[in-house]
Amino acid sequence: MHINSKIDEADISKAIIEEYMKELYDYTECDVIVVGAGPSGSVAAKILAENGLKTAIFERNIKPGGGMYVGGMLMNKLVVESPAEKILKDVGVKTLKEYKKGLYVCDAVEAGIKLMAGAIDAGAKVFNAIETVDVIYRKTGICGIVANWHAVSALPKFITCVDPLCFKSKMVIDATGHAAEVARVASEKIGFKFIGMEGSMWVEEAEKATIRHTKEIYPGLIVCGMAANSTYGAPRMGPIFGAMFLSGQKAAHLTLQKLKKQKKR
Ligand code: 48H
Repeated sequence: MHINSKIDEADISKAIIEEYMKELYDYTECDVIVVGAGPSGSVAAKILAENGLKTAIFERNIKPGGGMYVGGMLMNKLVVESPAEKILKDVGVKTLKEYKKGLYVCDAVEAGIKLMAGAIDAGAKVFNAIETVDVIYRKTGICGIVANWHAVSALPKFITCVDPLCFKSKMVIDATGHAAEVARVASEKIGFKFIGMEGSMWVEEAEKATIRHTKEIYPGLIVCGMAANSTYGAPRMGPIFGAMFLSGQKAAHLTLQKLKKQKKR
């Protein structure tokens, strides 16, 4: 095997800078922005991209996946209930098995990676290490996000403020998990009802509530996954992920319906 030994250091930098900036520039305007690359956000992004929408995921962590890799108490098994296992089958999760009637378990790392790969293969673009810090707002509703390198939030306070950049979209999906960060900042600044903390554990009710509360809470902004529970103060469910997947699915379908209606007008 002959490895290419004629490599110019500057070319490596040029390839990274040129290709990254082209993409970031391109996604300053898109159809949908999903904030958070956890289970609900990855499922939503996959469906949106499959339906031809220009979809960006902004994830502040370096590694996408959210709470998916850690199972319960760091034991990396992922549990889902029927019919959510179909979403895992659809992305080819091979370790999936029925543990009890209607209750499935699989390798959490395999599930997380394959769901993310499913979204990327469908055409969604992931921008990792970027944090959403605010929304763009008009009288008609929310029309994008305000974002910054996540590393900026770790800078000491005496360093000069680093202004963020703006990314416009027809819809924003808050899939930021327990903290519901997009809904939180929007509700504080715009002023709409937001509880901001999930309730104590009650699995059956929590799973139903996640899906029930997946909705457009303000024009242009949909909450899904744990962010939906926190927004409405619904109970938590611990390490079971069926409702997270189905909530991501519902958020995508609500977005598709809304954008279809807007197109008809
Ligand atoms: C960019 C951000 C920002 C920001 C956060 O926590 P997640 O896995 O979210 P869900 O709702 O898809 O899944 C929740 C599930 O993992 C869970 O925690 C469950 C089921 N808990 C039950 C219980 O009882 O405890 O992923 C959210 C993602 C993460 O990757 C964050 O890093 C990211 O969003 N994120 N990205 N800008 N401001 N805030």
